[in-house]
Amino acid sequence: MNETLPILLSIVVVLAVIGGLVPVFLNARRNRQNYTGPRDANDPAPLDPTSQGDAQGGGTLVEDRPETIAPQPAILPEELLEPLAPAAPSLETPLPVEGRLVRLRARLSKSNNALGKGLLALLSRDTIDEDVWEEVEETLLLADIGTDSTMELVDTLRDRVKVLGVRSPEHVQSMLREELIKLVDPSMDRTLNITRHDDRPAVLMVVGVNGVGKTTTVGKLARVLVAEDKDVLLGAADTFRAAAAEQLATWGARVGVATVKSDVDGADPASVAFEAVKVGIETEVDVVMIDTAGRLQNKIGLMDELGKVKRVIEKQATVDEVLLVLDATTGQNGLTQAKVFAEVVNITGIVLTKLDGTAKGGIVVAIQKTLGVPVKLVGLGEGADDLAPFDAESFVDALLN
Ligand SMILES: Nc1nc2c(ncn2[C@@H]2O[C@H](COP(=O)(O)OP(=O)(O)OP(=O)(O)O)[C@@H](O)[C@H]2O)c(=O)[nH]1
Ligand SMILES: [Mg+2]
Repeated sequence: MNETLPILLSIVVVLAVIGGLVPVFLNARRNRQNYTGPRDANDPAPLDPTSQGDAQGGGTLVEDRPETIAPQPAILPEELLEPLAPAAPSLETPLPVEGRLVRLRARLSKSNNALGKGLLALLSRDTIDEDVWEEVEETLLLADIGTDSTMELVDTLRDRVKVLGVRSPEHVQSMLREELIKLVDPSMDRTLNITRHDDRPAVLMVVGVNGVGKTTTVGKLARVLVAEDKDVLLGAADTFRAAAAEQLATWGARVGVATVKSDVDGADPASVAFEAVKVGIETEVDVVMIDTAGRLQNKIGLMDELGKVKRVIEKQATVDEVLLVLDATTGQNGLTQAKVFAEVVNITGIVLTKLDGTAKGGIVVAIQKTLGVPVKLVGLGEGADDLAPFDAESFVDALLN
């Protein structure tokens, strides 16, 4: 009896210590989910759409839920904890990101028939005379590649054909491919700057004129990042349109990503952006993505406001990526927008949307030349996963398919 008493006492002490630690661990885990929402279909934390905005119009967390986890009994294996939580909403699983441009190439080649088929047909003629070169020129100009690049490409091709005495259509076509790839510039760095810093998340902002696809792009990108296992938080700094924040929050909720927004219409977008980044820092997410309101580049007040949003965020974090979203169907007009936005905020990448609905894919070349900033992503449809990382070779191949 004397020998068993110390052993029994030790067991009681061990059980008491474990009983104290498990609830602490559980609370830490749930706290994190409170902000970022569940990560996948197996993750049980439900999204609570109840928003609790403050009257000042600062941002609040949409999925902010009261702490409801009661102390748990000791020594419950982790796998048994899941059924204790309420049922999960059905979350969508985004399609893999790898090879999206290739998978979506049909969307491009369909709309870019004019460019790809036209060029290939022209260059397949038995004799390539001046008339053919002129038609090639016209086709490239129609595709919005821009005058300088068109001249450059046609001159180079014409010289190469002349010097090499090339006659085979296949050879001419492969030279066209090479020259187009050179124009689109495979050497540009197209990686998104979204790596978390030691003590704070990466911050990404999207900017652009009305209706180009900013909110859709943030939504699609959130899915891409969730698929890559990143913790993401959205900030609805479009306080201009009442429905804008809801639109963004809906995109996020589909993949379990929370949104910081204001309940007050017309709230200061800079303060919502600030709040989103603050919550992102506190909850240790990997990336905070800030959606902004569409604004015409000739409205000086609105452009100033955009500059302010960025500066206010920079009081507590760096803005690592500023994506300018451009609608490919607007062609050359996009260039004017690009120049003005670049003066107000430092653009680090272009997202070219609606490439599925235009034969003007050549705008990629013109924009990169004008801004010296790479196209990083392309939108190829309204579907949730119709966003692809841009890649020069796959793009040209899709054009010439
Ligand atoms: N076909 C096609 N449609 C797109 C693409 N990207 C966005 N859209 C559509 O464009 C429309 C406008 O998209 P939004 O994301 O609301 O645009 P926005 O820039 O946020 O608009 P504002 O906030 O009003 O300035 C929606 O109907 C989208 O579905 C794309 O790549 N292809
Ligand atoms: Mg929007």
